[in-house]
Amino acid sequence: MSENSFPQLNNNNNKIALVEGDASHTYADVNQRIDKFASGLLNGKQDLKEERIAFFMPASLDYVTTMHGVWRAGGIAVPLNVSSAVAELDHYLSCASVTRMIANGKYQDSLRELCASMNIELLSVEDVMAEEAGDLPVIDENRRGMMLFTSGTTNKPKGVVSTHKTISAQITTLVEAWCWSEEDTIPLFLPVHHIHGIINILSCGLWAGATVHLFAKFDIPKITAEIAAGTYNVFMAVPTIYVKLIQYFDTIDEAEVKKICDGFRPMRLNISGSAACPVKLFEQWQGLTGQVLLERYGMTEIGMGLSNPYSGERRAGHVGQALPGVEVQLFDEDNKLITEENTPGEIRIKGDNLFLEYWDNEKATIESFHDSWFCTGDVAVLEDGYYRIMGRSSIDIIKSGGYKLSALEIEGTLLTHDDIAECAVIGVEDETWGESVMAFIGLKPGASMEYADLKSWCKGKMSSYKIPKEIKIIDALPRNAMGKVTKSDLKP
Ligand code: MLC
Ligand code: AMP
Repeated sequence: MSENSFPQLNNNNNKIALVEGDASHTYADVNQRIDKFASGLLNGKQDLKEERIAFFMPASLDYVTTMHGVWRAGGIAVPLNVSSAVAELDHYLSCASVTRMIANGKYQDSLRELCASMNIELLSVEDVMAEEAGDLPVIDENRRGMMLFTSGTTNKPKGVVSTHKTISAQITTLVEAWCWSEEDTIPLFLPVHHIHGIINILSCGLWAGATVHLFAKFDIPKITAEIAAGTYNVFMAVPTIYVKLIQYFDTIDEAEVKKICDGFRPMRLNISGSAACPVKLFEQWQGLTGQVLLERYGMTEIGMGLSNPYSGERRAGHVGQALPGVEVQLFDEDNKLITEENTPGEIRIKGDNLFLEYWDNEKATIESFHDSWFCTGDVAVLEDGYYRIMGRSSIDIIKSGGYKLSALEIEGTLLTHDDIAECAVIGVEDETWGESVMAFIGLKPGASMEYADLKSWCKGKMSSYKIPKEIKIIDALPRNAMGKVTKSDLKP
């Protein structure tokens, strides 16, 4: 193994690190596999020198091998969303100037044409794996290690670049605050192209020497069977998952529901985050399982910033206090620090947990900082020692089922439809998704449109979760005197 101090696997050799289906893998096995993979990636070179290597796979042993292999060989890991549409992949791959793509089986088949057209070498994990592990470079912690794509107030998603130091800081603050240990066993069913799955679950678990059960998707029957069997002591999810579990309980018999709730009851920790957890959901979950959800707040650019306490009051509708090593302050619209409670302001963050830059986008990087504070765009208020998130400063960002969506990106695609003259996309409150995507559409003269037709047209042009759940055909969008669309007038 290399001697780096950046996001490594625990060296608790005989402990089970990963469980995937019927297969279990010890830390020693996983570590060895990663070293061979890293050696194969290097293929005689000393250091990948921040080569961008993309990978397209769900949570799996191969995913962990690739992520850590790229890190150990000195590359930048670019994990991609396996449900991306081709047009989205094209943007990610060209933005990051990816040179090699790792994917297996059916995922490889779906990428062949695109990679060939972009001159990207498409390889399976086995193609790369060296027979023996060779020498690996020593990587400075300030070097870039990972790029995740995030939607924002611009048309196209930006690549958020973290250094190894960033990633380590994001992990260690949570290991400390949430008391991770090698006694923990956690399921991972969230997508692994976002920090919730990558950092909070997978990397914290593997840092602490815990066991992580890998699921390629949120497979309710399989996951709840393990919960009923008492397999897990920690559970982390977005609010929509808790809603979906409660909806699932309505479809199975009472004895089954009891077994599952009895499986949650003794867990040491249930966490909700990535979107607001409604007070009603917090209370429902406590009523069903006895678990007092720990809600926390984070963002791709910062990892986690705020968390309710592990020990002490977990307050419904609130996200707690700053995590260890993270500085959090609220600022008003004149950039003045807010010093008193009960006054809303923008959340700004400082700390080793912060990302380095938006890839190849110096302008956006500079604009996202003010006086070296990172400006999150989220508005909060401090109430009796606990932060409460009040919303976002931009109406163009939608949080649906934990995914951050850009209204402008969706509008940009809809506008390429031959019959659409103008459109405006907003998020509307939704019990399952938190917010759901709604599109107001003005048609070209003589055109007509059915929702089902638009939905099929969108497939392949955007990930399915971005497709509007509802459309409204209108004569003209509301605009102000300057001609700018006044989206707030569209909110129901
Ligand atoms: C799925 N669908 C969604 C959706 N997820 N629609 C809107 N919003 C979503 N989030 C739609 C699909 O398009 C499909 O539509 C139908 O639901 C069934 O798809 P599925 O894939 O079978 O759904 P399911 O497995 O139930 O997915 C729901 C989910 C998933 C909640 C498991 O959305 C999810 O994993 N969300 C978590 C995202 C996440 O990890 N965010 C963290 C970002 S990091 P149709 O019409 O085709 O049937 C971050 C920082 C932080 O935010 O603080 O953590
Ligand atoms: P992402 O860019 O996908 O990492 O999403 C980050 C955004 O998710 C934040 O800027 C917030 O708007 C939102 N978010 C994360 N956690 C919470 C929470 N507990 N409550 C409300 N919003 C949250």
